[in-house]
Amino acid sequence: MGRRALITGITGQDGFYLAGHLLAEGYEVWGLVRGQSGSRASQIHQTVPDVHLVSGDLLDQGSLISAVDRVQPDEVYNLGAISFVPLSWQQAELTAKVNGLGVLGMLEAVRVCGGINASRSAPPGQIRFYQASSAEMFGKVRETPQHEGTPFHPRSPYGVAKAYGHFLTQNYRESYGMHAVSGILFNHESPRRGAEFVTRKVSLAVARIKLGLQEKLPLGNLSARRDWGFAGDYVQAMHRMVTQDEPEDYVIGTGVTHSVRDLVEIAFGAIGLDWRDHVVSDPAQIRPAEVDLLCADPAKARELLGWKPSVQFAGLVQMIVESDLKMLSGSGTAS
Ligand code: NAP
Ligand code: G4F
Repeated sequence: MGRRALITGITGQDGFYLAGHLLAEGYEVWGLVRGQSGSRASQIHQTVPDVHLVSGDLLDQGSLISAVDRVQPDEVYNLGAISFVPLSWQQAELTAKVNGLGVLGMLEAVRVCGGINASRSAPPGQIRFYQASSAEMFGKVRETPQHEGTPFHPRSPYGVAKAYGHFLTQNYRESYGMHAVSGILFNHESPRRGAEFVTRKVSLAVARIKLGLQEKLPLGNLSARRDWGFAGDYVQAMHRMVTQDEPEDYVIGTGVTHSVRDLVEIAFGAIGLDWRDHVVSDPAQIRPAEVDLLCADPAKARELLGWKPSVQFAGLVQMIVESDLKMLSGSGTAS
């Protein structure tokens, strides 16, 4: 019998890649979907037809217990969140509830449905739990590169809520012997990245400019540096963490940092244009508090999980620009 996984955030970028990865590994995959309209369900069935769906919302504890009880998963991946950092200033309370208390809701659902282990050694049948923690927790970084022991100094309500979820996952592991792990993931992108994030905002604009549909690209802080990788690589790391004998937290990133300026240079360069002719400053995109520099030290993941990224930054930018060009010129599927 194959193993069974339940994924929250199945409609998101990582949910798509993780579902595909687990299906290819022979898993029965279930996704939690919220809302009463069938639009999210039909979207999933078009993109990953073999996924089963169960309804629930991270804001509704009862629905999470019902979902875990119904699916009886071997592994739970909590990817659901408000993931766009600027939104977390506008809707700080909602962000705290979904990204913070939502983790509590999932941990409780797993605990009451079979995550506890009194003997402290993972027995067969114990539900394993993955929490989508974030490099945004490092915030105003205390050291570079950032590793599992680097102290947190979150700079956004998003980062603060993620830190709560991170510590709570650790606490449930220590309190109840749960096989609960957090992946501290650095930025990861793909053609399925939301259009509001800087990589997709740039790749879509570059494609539109190439096709004569747009002239200028308004952006905020070009000096911010991120460690950008490919989402398809990062979901493999999530799976490896959950299937380790020992539940531990891992930093996942490439170890290479680039600025937003590097991003636009490569993206415009891919179509033979100079970014300086198109990028304009947009003060509205400047954040109340910025994370200036993120750069991962993924040594632990490399050593214990045997994980390393397969896509480098320039290849990643090329991938999403090409995908958006294809999509907008009508020869690709919408992502
Ligand atoms: P994403 O594309 O924005 O997807 C977010 C998912 O969360 C969507 O499926 C959304 O469902 C779901 N969601 C939002 N509110 C919910 C609620 N109240 N109840 C249930 N589900 C809810 O995010 P992603 O890029 O795949 O990221 C996955 C996770 O990793 C997130 O937790 C994010 O914070 C974290 N993370 C991401 C990165 C990155 O670079 N991508 C890095 C570090 C950590 P709807 O379709 O219903 O809105
Ligand atoms: O693409 P971003 O919006 O991603 P950000 O804020 O780093 O967050 C992402 O990565 C986190 C992990 O490190 C995740 F936890 C989180 O869920 C999300 O996936 O912004 C990247 C950088 C920022 O410094 C921002 O100020 O790009 C800068 N930027 C400059 N102009 C812009 C823009 N960002 C956006 N979204 N839009 C702009 O016009």
